[in-house]
Amino acid sequence: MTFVDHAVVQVSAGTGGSGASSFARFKYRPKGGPDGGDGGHGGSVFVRADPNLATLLDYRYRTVWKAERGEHGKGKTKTGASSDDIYLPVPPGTEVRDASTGTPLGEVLRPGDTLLVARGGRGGRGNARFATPTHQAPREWEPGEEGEERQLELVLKLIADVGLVGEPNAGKSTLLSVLSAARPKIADYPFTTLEPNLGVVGLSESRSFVVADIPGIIEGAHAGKGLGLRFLQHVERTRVLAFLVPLDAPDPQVAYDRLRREILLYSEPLHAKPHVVVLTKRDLLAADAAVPVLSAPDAAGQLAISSASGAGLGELKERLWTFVQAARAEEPAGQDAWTESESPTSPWP
Ligand SMILES: Nc1nc2c(ncn2[C@@H]2O[C@H](COP(=O)(O)OP(=O)(O)OP(=O)(O)O)[C@@H](O)[C@H]2O)c(=O)[nH]1
Ligand SMILES: [Mg+2]
Repeated sequence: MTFVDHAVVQVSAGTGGSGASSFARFKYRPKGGPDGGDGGHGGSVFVRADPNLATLLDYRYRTVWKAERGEHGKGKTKTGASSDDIYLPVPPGTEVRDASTGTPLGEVLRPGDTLLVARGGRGGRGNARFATPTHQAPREWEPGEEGEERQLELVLKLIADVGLVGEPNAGKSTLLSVLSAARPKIADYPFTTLEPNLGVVGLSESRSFVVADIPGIIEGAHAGKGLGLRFLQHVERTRVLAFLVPLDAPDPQVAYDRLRREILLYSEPLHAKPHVVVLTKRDLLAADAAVPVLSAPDAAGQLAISSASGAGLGELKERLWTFVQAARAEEPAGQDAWTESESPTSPWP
C-alpha cells in the first residue's frame, strides 16, 4: 500500500546582520582607525530525516518556519553573532520540491540525511574591511544579505510492510493502536474504520516496520459489498498480510475460511501473498480454555494475542519483524538502495 502524504510549508532563512561603521576612540586621539565589525550570518533552513517520524502530519499544524537574522557588527571589530540554523524534521523518504515552480530540490532518504532548503544571508562587511593605505578612514559598510524564502512542498510515499485484514470488529484498529503511536478510531460497531490508518512499529532504533489498518472485509467485498473492495486494492501493495480472526467469533475457523475465500475471489496474487494468522481478543476466552489451532496450510504461522491484556504482543512484533525482513530480502535489489547519507554542512565556510 502506498500512502502519499503532502504538506506545504513556508520557510524563510535569516537575513545577515549589517556591517558596522565605527572608529576607534582613544583618550588622546579623537579619531583612531576604522573598527566596524562584520554582521553575523542569518540562520539557514534545512530539512532533516528523523527516523521517529512516519507522517507529515505535524506540518498541517505548523506551516511557517523562520530562522533568525544575524546580529549586526559592532565597534572594536566585533563580528555580530551568526544565528542558529533550523531543521525541519521529516520522515525518511520525504521528497522536497519548490512549491511554486514544482522543481525538485532533493530528498532525504536515510535517517539524518539533511538538505539545505533556504540559505541564510551572509553578514555584511564592516568599515574596518574597507581600509586601504590610500583610504584610511572608510565609512562604507554593507547591509546583510537577504535570507532565502521559499514555499516548500514535502511529499512522502510510504509502502506499508504489513496489511491487517479482517472482518469488521476483528480488532484491527485496536491492534494498530497498541503496536504503534497511531490513534485510529476504535468502536464496537462494524465499519468504524473508513480510511486506511498507518502506524510505525518500532522494536528498536534500527528495527521498525509500517503497519496499515484497513476497513473491515465482509462476504461479497470482492463484488463491491461493504467498504472492502477499494481497500483490498491497497493491501495488494503491502509486503505481507496478517489475517485477524477474533476468538469470540462463533467459529474462528469458519471466519478465517470466509476471509480467505473472499480474498481469493478478489485476486489470486493477493491470496498468494505471504500471511500469518493472528487470533485476537484472547482475553475473551475462559481462562482455562485452550486456544484453538486453525487449519491454515498457507499461513506462515499463527499466534493468539490480546490487545486488551497485552498478551502475545511482544512475540507478535518479533515474528512480524522477521516475516517482513524475509519479504524485504525477496525484493529485487535497488528498492532499498539508499544514497549515501550527507552530513549537515553549513552553507557558510
Ligand atoms: N476484549 C477485547 N476487546 C477487544 C480487543 N481488541 C479489540 N477489542 C474490541 O473490539 C471492538 C472492535 O475493535 P476495532 O479495533 O475497532 O475493530 P476493527 O477490526 O478495526 O473494526 P472495523 O474498523 O469496523 O473493521 C472494539 O470494541 C474494541 O474495544 C481485545 O484484545 N480484547
Ligand atoms: Mg477499524
